[in-house]
Amino acid sequence: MTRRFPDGFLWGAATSSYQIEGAVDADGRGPSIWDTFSREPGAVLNGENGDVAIDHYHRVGDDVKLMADLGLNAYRFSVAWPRIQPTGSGPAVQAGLDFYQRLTDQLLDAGIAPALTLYHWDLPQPLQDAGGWPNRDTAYRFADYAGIVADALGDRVKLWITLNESWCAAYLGYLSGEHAPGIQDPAQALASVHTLNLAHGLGARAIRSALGDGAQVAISHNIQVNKAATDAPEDVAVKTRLDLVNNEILLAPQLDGAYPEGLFEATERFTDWSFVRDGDLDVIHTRMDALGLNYYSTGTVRAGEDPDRDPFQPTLVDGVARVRPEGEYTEMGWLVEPQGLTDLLLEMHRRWPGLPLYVTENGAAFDDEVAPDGRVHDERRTAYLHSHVEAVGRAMDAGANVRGYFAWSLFDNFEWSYGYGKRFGIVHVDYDTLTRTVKDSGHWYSRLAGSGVLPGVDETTA
Ligand code: GBH
Repeated sequence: MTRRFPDGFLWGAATSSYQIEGAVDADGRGPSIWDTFSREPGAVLNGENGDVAIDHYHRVGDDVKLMADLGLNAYRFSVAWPRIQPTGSGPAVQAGLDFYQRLTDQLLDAGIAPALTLYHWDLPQPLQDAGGWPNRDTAYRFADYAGIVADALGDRVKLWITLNESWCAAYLGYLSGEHAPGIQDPAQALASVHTLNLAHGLGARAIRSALGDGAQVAISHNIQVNKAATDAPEDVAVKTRLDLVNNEILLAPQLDGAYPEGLFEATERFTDWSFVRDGDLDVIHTRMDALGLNYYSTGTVRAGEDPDRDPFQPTLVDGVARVRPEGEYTEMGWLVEPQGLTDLLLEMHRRWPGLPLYVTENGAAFDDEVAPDGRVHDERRTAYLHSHVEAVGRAMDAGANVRGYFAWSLFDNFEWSYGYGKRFGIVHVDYDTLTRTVKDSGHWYSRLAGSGVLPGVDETTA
């Protein structure tokens, strides 16, 4: 059966500033928490950092040309806050805005719709020095920054994403410590969630007041998709508890205007939630025009103790054991489970019928090399993308209002605490020469983007 997607469906690829730009000292950029964190011994594999990354800052013209050659009609990128406000507050640096104005002009000239993420984890270091995301003031700083960027780019950008994966910003940054700023403190993590929720609401209002209804305001979440290992009540209860602290803590206030029932009790041993003030929920519940979903995998959980769990990894929920079902796993150790994406999209559709949905990230890390024939034969990635795009199609068949899909990532890039060791790109990057080579999966995706028809997995010729 031929699977055809609607006209106007966005076929894009995604990146983020710290992962690709490099040029960390250029044109007045200030330090971010990732510049600091990546220098801490043991924080990033092999001590790598984003100082050069893939040098996108200096190669932006060629990179946009490559996207145009691939026939993408959308590109999701993030703005580096420290390029716009080096200390996280105060006047904007014009050179920083110029860079993103040039980028978006070039995209529009090439017929590529920009999808702009305001925050993909590169918090200005001075804001962390003042307390970071646990500090409520950071939300107000974010709103000022959002307003500046909206004023500068609002004539060019229609799709605005306030935050990328606040789950990661809060829980990897302040709970597990795997990400910058590397803190392990449940109380700070939960306070961060609230500040991030508030930042989203204030940021959404700042964008709306600058741009009116012409702007589409969204957020990108990495909803944790978990299945209970069995129907036993204790296994189901574990899944429900995880959903509460991972997903509902973000979705319910943002889309329904209240923190979910049971959340305060579930977390009261860590915090009393006194940081929630009158009026906050109204702000957090600001109208959203679309929801972005980043999907990689589905977990399976049961009640019990996890023998593999690192005892030093803080967690909000005790008594959770992770099950690793048979199946295909990527280089990240994540199970390939496309049905989880269908289920996620349909669940969002069931709860907020008609809400426009975007898959703002989806992809897989595999070990790729340039073959002697000069190509990168990443057939496992092509198969991954194929099965997940098909999963999106199934959700649309069942009524989900999906408007676009963004492959993660356009390029191999700095994969956070894994450094350059994990390759997610549909375009290969040689880290010695920084040469870009479109992988077979990129050629395959180009066919899809050009036709709106899902190609077979073997249709990878240029
Ligand atoms: C995204 O985060 C980021 O937005 C992006 O910057 C990053 O490069 C990309 O993904 C690839 O990592 O252990 O099986 O339970 C992904 C966040 C959170 C997704 C943890 C997988 C656990 C899967 N990830 N999640 S599992």
